[in-house]
Amino acid sequence: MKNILVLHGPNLNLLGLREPQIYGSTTLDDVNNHLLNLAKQRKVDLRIVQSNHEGVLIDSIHAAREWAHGLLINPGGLTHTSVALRDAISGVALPCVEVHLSNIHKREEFRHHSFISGIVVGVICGFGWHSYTLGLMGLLDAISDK
Ligand code: CA2
Repeated sequence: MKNILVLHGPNLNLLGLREPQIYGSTTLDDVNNHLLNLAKQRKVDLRIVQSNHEGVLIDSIHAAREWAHGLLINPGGLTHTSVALRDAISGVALPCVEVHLSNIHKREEFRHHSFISGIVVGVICGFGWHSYTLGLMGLLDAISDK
């Protein structure tokens, strides 16, 4: 049985409740249910954490070293700002996939750069909640290839 940590970064708790023109009407609970359904089919265990605090996300990543086989993360706005989050992910050396609901390359210039992309297995963006399920499939393939 594989164990995966799913991390949702700052403000993703607002998903479906605000700015539906950018992020759609799917809520974070909907996203998590899609992931849990896929995880059940693929016989993997998910632990899901959403936090608006960088340190909580980093602590969760450190703790995952003890139990997880991989990380699936939407770092939210920290994507474009956080060296500390990048260092935490590369520090635990677990396979990681970065996902985004929106196509960050089609948006404002400041969203085009990710501090995370350079240290992950792969990145999926622009497919709404499907980015997460596609990302989980990619992560599981990467883990099973090891
Ligand atoms: O497209 C994505 O998934 C993002 O990671 C979402 C972040 C944004 O800063 C990244 O550039 C791209 C924002 C997450 C906040 O989500 C909200 C959802 C509804 C209302 C307000 C914020």
